[in-house]
Amino acid sequence: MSSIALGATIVDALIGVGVTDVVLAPGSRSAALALAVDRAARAGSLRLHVRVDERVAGFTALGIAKASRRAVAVVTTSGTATANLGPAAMEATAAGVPLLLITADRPAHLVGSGANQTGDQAGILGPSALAVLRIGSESGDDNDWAAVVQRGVVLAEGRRTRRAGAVQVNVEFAPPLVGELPPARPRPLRVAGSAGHTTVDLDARRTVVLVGDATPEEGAEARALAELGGAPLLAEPSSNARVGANAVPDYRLRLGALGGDIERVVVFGHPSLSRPVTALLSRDDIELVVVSPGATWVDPGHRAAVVADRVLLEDQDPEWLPRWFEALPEAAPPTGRDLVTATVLESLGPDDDLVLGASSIIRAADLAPIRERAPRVFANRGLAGIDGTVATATGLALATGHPTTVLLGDLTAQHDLGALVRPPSEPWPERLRVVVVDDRGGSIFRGLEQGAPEYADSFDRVFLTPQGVDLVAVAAALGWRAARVAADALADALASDADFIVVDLS
Ligand SMILES: Cc1ncc(C[n+]2csc(CCOP(=O)(O)OP(=O)(O)O)c2C)c(N)n1
Ligand SMILES: [Mg+2]
Repeated sequence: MSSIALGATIVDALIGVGVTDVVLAPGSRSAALALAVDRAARAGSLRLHVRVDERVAGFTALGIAKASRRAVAVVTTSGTATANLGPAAMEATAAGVPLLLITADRPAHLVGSGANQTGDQAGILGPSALAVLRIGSESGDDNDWAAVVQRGVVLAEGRRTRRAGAVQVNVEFAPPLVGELPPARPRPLRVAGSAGHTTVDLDARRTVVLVGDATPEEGAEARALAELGGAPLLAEPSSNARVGANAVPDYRLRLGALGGDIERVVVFGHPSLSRPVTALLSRDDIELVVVSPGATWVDPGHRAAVVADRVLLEDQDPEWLPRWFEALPEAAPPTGRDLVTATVLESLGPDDDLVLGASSIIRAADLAPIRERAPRVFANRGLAGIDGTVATATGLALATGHPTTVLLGDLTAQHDLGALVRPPSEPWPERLRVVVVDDRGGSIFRGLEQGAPEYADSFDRVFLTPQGVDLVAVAAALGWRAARVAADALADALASDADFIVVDLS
């Protein structure tokens, strides 16, 4: 996409989220922004103020924002111009005045090359910026750019954090820097402030409630919304909403056939498990409503139209929900990892906690049958690492006192061997049990692009990486009651006193 499109989109995004005033200091790198903001001012969509000195521009914006309590945008070119925003940014963040500092920049690969007016300017405001966001004409599209700018405005205004201040949006413009402006486009984003715990009412258009990784409280809220409104509940394993009559166990497999009929998605938590869901969150033709209890919100496809603390959903067409439960062609009984997951889930009830490792195991759990007596489920889905899973579970179990089961892959277990050491004379969870799915390496990669036959020569060494660690021997040496079993013997092992079970899937 082009620099002129980027400039036009930034201005559309500012208007769409409620910005009324822009202060511009002239320059070349920021030319597309200057042209777009001038057009918007002529159309009466914005008020434009032009100042030569960026320090003066910053403080002028500060004055407007002090009076209006709405974010005022300041646009500068690259280089020392950006550092001149420092004093106004310091004052804005100290005094809680919302400023969006839009600093034009060169493409990142020119930093350090000696290219004219090119320094390392993203983050130049240091602690005076509440956040530093980055976009560029060579990466992403107009939806991505608009979403980043609008997130910047919401952060600067402290609309959800109640902490207003300066936010920098550093924008890399690649040549050509000017061109014909694309038509202005409305980009409304409604972000409810969290302070008043605002509730947003949603009409009856065909809705699914999608729940990613979430706390038990959020999961319960999502479940209640789906059940009260009669909407399908598409719930990931650590959503704590994979329960009840509206939860669709195999939703991931049904999105292909039914996805086209979805008109709205209400998202809770942090979905991260499957490509069909990522595709759904990136669609232009659905209304995306994000429910978030926190300061920020999840919107990986950059399509959110509404962000709210709570929503109420009008009754859905009664024929919508049953369509998600129509019989699929007879599925074979579960084997391998699916059997392990189903067996572990069946052995647990509402008094238990389950910690799921990353990789294929949590995806298997995403297709497991829905059970009315479900455990609380936790997973490190913030960044989906395979590190620290057992240690996380020990911390969780120490804090809750609940019987806790960890279900994880062999590499994930091996990554966290240190957590199997029980420090002498330290408190240790009374009922902690580890179940390792041993399929000899990172099987998830078999189903990804690198699993294709053309990479077969490199696959085992640089992706699968089987470690050949005898996990039962290691755990036993560290004092665990360890056993190795086949998948069909897991139910018995779970009923025994073993607290470290390796399920052999080789
Ligand atoms: C800390 C960290 N390093 C690397 C990765 C990349 N990674 C994702 S899955 C995976 C393999 C996991 O293997 P295993 O635990 O055996 O699970 P499986 O894929 O066999 O189900 C790796 C290395 C990651 N997510 N986190
Ligand atoms: Mg494995």
